[in-house]
Amino acid sequence: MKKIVVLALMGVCLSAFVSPALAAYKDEYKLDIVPSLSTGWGMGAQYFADLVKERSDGKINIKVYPNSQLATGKQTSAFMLLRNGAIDFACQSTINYSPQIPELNLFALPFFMSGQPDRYKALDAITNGKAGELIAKAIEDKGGKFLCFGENGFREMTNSKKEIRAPKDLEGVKMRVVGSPLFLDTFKALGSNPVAMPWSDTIAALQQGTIDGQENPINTFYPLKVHEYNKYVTNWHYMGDPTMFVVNPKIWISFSSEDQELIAKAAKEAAAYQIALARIGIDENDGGKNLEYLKSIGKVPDVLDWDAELKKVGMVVTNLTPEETQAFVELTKPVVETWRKTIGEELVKAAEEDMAAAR
Ligand code: X2X
Repeated sequence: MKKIVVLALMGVCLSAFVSPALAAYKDEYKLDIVPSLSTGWGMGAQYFADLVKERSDGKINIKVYPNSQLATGKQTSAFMLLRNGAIDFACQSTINYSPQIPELNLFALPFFMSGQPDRYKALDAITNGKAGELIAKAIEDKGGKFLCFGENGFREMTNSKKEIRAPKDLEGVKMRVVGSPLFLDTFKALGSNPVAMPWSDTIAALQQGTIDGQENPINTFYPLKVHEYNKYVTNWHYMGDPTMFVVNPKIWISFSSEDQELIAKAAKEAAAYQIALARIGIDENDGGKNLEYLKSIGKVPDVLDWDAELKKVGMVVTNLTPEETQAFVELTKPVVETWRKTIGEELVKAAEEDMAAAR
């Protein structure tokens, strides 16, 4: 009996000395993404998994699960699953975590970034600035370990009915939007008829004609051949959607500090790849730097001019003039005013200062 007690005590003492870093690693870590692997978002997430596997000599095996499989399609509840450990890693859109982390609505404020002289500079100023720090903190406070921002992209809209040059053209067009309240507010303010729906149901709904259109970054909708159902695309860049590389905090502390460093570095590199993919052939002011970067990692994509590509596959491409854009800006101003409060004045002001400093 005494022996057993002594042995049990030894066990307790020993386990106290075994740091969590020495806990056994899982055979597979599940990483959640919303779209398919063929999108820039998916390619960036896969690159992250590949880098981690290679650099850890196969010890850390991250598997990317596309099409919101891990969240059974419920993309706007996926943060709960990351927090409770059903999902280990994610490369997620700020939009999908915004119902649980209201600060993330910042990026979806209509024309907040694209109202600046250079929308990509504005986005970078926020993600790399004081506002980005506040957002990272908000994510961590809610129970996600934040690694870095990547990019889904600036969102454009497509539909099957007509060319959209003015808000009145949206009348009677059934637009699919993400199930996040700010999107419903924005599209209602513009006089459209928005329908909230998971991305995983959207292509079938376009095909069946239960919706007429959708809004997403080109590099997210083109690989799914949205042009087969939607003839019209309007480039209005009304909001830019970063992705976030995040980890469940318990999983994070189970890694040794060397492995944490390896993972964080791989996430930064994968994010840089995802950002370059989201911008190449779209950002008219990039001075060739996205192509240069993609060449340097040996990953130049096929399409280097998106307007030309979309025309080639039969779309009518509409680029709004500043005056035309202004009509959309005016109608969505009340939405911005309302949502500033939900997001938090301190954060919105920090973002405005970050953008002003980068101009
Ligand atoms: O649902 C969408 O539109 C998508 C794929 O862009 C997001 O997950 C936010």
